[in-house]
Amino acid sequence: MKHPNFSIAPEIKFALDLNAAIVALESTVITHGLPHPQNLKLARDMEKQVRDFGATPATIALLDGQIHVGLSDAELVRLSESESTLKVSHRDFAAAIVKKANGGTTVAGTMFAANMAGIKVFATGGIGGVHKESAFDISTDLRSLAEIPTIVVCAGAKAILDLPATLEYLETMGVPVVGYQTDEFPAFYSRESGLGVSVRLDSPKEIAEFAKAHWNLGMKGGILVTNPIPQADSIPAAEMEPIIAQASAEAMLQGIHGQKLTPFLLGRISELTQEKSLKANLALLLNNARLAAQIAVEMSAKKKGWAI
Ligand code: PSU
Ligand code: MN
Repeated sequence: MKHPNFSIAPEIKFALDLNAAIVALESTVITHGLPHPQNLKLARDMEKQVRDFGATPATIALLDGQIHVGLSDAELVRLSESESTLKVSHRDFAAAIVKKANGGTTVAGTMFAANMAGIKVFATGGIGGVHKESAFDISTDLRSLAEIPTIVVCAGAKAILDLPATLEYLETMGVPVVGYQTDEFPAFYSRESGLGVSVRLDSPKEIAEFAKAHWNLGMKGGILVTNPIPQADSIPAAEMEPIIAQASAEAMLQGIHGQKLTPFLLGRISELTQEKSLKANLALLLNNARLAAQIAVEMSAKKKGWAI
């Protein structure tokens, strides 16, 4: 793919030409989701995890208004330290380009750029969804899942969200919600939510076969793979509920909404849990990078016979 606004790293170009396993990684988690220096460590650890499981990591972000697919270590450092970064979803790309800005791509933004570059598998922490604070605050992550054919590996939707409403939206839009080794939709910090998934699949191979079947039918949208946080790092839902309620009430009192809401809630919850939630967030991100790499490896082995 050649496009004047895209810079594809040489390593990613090489892997694309070989049809080798590649995992896209988002960068809003680096620019807006985690504090410095944990954000840089996490970005490096995610890339290492992907490599250790046999795939090439492609962190996606904007630097000086250019959309980068695959970052060098120096670029990761720059992004993690950059103070005035944009949070880039669909509607923000052109703004970032025109202003030559640095930016972290959200789940929606990363799906868009990964798909343009020809990358099918993507790992994040938790997708955005329908917010509790306002019925009209629906993350564009959901619309992107409906429209962009990418596998998104996450630990469920962030627990700060209205999870039943988020699942209803995904059902309406025809997005499969896969539970990896679980029948229950995971709730980010917690393994349990009391809500179901549309299908349970128990191995990366099965997930690759599922994706092949879905897209070979001519389905156009994404596939959400939910991977519960490892037991040892999880926080029971009952413990998180009052903390999320408090952070949520504070956001409303302070009039925080729109793009700022998710970073505010994640930061405040981390303070209220003495960083226990931050530790959980880091653990689930690495767990997702691992599963995404395994799925990408299975998919590259099956490249023949794919409709897309
Ligand atoms: N996962 C994390 N931390 C994050 C995010 C995901 O562990 O910060 C980001 C993703 O980039 C996601 C965004 O797209 O939060 C959702 O923001 P919003 O609710 O404003 O759409
Ligand atoms: Mn929102």
